[in-house]
Amino acid sequence: MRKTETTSTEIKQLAYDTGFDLCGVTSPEIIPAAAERYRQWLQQGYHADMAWMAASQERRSDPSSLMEGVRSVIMLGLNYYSPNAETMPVGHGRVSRYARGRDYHKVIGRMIKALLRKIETTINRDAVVMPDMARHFKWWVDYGPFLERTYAERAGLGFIGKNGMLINRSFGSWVFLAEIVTSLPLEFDQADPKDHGRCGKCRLCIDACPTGAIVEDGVIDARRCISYLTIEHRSDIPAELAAKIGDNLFGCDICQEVCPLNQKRATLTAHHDLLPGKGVGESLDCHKLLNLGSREQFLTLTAGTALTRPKLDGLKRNARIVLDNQDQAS
Ligand code: B12
Repeated sequence: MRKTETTSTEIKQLAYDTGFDLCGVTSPEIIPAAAERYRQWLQQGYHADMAWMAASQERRSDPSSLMEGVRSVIMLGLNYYSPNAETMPVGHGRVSRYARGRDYHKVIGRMIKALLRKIETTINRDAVVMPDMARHFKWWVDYGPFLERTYAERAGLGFIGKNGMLINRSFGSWVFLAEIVTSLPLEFDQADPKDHGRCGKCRLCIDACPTGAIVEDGVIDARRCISYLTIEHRSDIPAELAAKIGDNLFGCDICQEVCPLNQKRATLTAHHDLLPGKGVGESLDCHKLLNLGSREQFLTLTAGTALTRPKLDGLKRNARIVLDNQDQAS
């Protein structure tokens, strides 16, 4: 393979042609300050019961460790925003936006495979030796041992806000992230996060979080985060926190909804599979969830969406909490 001035530009164009909303290229070098923040985050126990976040510390801090001969990181972003209806039916619990349509891991995974086929065609056109794609490209969406927001910021996709989210100048923080590491020596983007805005003195997200999960600027204590409690946590939720979960049945968007940058920048997603109508929708009937008797019934409702993650027991636990909270409020 050879290095060309235009390869990065070409790859970005191919990413946009495939439907990605954002693409930037950066170096796989360790970012010492980010690795240190991540180490401290683990040391404080902010990862809660997500043992995999601790187990992958070394690999997650160093993208070069993920494949032999990594020379570049291609960061990708996809806008998933859809608005809320004005009201939610009584007895329903809210599903956070990222999970309303088809499972984004699958949607983006398919897109990355399509992008890699296009890249392969382009390289074959230029290369003297045809590359073995599997040896030169590896990719992940969310589940890889990768500090996605950190490298997305360095690749020019946005800036990291006080709510910890990667905020983009066109779409706000309503973007999924994914990455391809490659042995291709690409040109890196020279990014300045400030081009995407700044939080300044604003601390609306910190003040709005019902459970006080944003413990410092950009630092989330997962043990208190409603997203963690309703999706990743496997046992009972302490009563003090359950009472603050409100209507949130699966995940939470509060720290993103109150962000003034997000309110201005939110743009309806162009990706139909991510729309609520393609998955479980904006909210679910908690009584119906509590009446689901079997795994088959649960899968009829949730298969192909992110809601399989907490399993039937987890969703039922959340449904009981939402109904209790609605009873208390009425
Ligand atoms: C574990 C995890 C969680 C956990 C822990 C959250 C957390 N903050 O770490 C839980 C379950 C709580 C969670 C919740 C959510 N998540 Co999540 N999660 C992840 C995952 C798998 C790893 C994150 C991680 O590495 N955490 C460790 C900490 C130390 O890293 P970090 O938060 O990224 O912080 C880094 C930087 O922010 C920076 N930093 C830290 N402090 C500061 C301070 C300043 C001032 C600056 C400049 C930088 C900075 O340094 C850190 C280390 O590099 C990523 C996917 C991935 N592979 O990266 C998705 C990911 C971060 N999640 C995502 C989403 C969508 C969510 C939710 C919105 C889902 C929802 N609606 O319920 C919430 C948002 C909660 C929040 N405000 O962060 C998206 C975020 C997209 C974006 N635009 O930012 C990701 C990238 C998944 C994806 N592929 O799209 N998540």
